[in-house]
Amino acid sequence: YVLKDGPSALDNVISSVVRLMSNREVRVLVVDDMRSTRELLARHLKKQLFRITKATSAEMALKELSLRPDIELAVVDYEMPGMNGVEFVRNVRRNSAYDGIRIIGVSSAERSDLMMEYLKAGANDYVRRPFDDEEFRLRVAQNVATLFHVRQLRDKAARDYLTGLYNRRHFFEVGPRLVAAGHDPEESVPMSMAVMDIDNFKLLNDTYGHEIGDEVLKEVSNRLMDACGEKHLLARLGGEEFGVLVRGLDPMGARAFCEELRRCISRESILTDDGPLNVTVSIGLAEVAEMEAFDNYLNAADQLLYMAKDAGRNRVVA
Ligand code: GH3
Ligand code: MG
Ligand code: MG
Ligand code: MG
Repeated sequence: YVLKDGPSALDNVISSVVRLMSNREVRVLVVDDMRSTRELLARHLKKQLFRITKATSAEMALKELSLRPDIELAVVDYEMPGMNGVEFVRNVRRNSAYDGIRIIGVSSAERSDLMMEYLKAGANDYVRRPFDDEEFRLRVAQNVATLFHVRQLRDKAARDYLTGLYNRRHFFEVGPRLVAAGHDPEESVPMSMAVMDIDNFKLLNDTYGHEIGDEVLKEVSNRLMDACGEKHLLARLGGEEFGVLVRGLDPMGARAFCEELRRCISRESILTDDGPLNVTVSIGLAEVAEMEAFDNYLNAADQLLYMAKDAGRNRVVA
């Protein structure tokens, strides 16, 4: 958005941020030992439609951060009994789990040198006291806009442009973590690795052209997305090949699920600009049993996929 001069500048910024964020609310942590200031800040933030968590000390604020991973912005006072605002910022920045959080430091009126201290400690911004309502809201809006843009870029980097599915990079970033978490003895989750490949796709491209091939890829992706939902990690690994980390199903269940995936492609022909086309996929499915490198599961599934192709395609081999 563009910042314009004139009385509407603030409203423009705020409304554009609210518009950008409308699909996900942001939680802001307000840290101040003085009740009046805390409430004042909270009121301003509520006007900007944020969710608020309040803390009366830096120590309490750190606890809130560890309990509430949805906190994305913190506004912190300087002078508080116990840990002060700058020390709080330093503490937060030491913990890489809070990487994404933005912090606005609030200075005390007498100490103009605090600006520098805040920034050195890792704050993103600061406001001087006694603060100006408009300045405060603008700084908050700017910081939230940055949060949003970072989130948007992250999402773009994780997805494949043609199909909108997660890409290989995301699959390899998140997959190993899910596998490790699934091996946690406390709450072990059965998992399987499926690799899927469209059958005779080269022939389809050669016959109907690359654009029709793209249409088919998109429709196959949509069907897989619908079938996998949020539960299973689905990605386009490259070309016409997809990976699915199947979660929460035993080997039998995973196999049945892969049959479902296979059928959701073959059951109905895909409507393209060149008419309906019958498309099938082959799937290799390997159990994620021992604690092995993520690559090994993929290789195992890949070999089974090879067998599915060899055995005539349009089938699942586990
Ligand atoms: P098989 O059943 O053994 O998998 O045969 P296949 O023809 O599907 O396998 P092959 O690996 O020989 O061909 C894959 C084809 O996928 C070749 C390539 O042109 C095509 N392809 C890869 N990425 C894209 C894409 O983004 N769009 C389109 N239209 N085609 C793609
Ligand atoms: Mg104070
Ligand atoms: Mg293929
Ligand atoms: Mg292939």
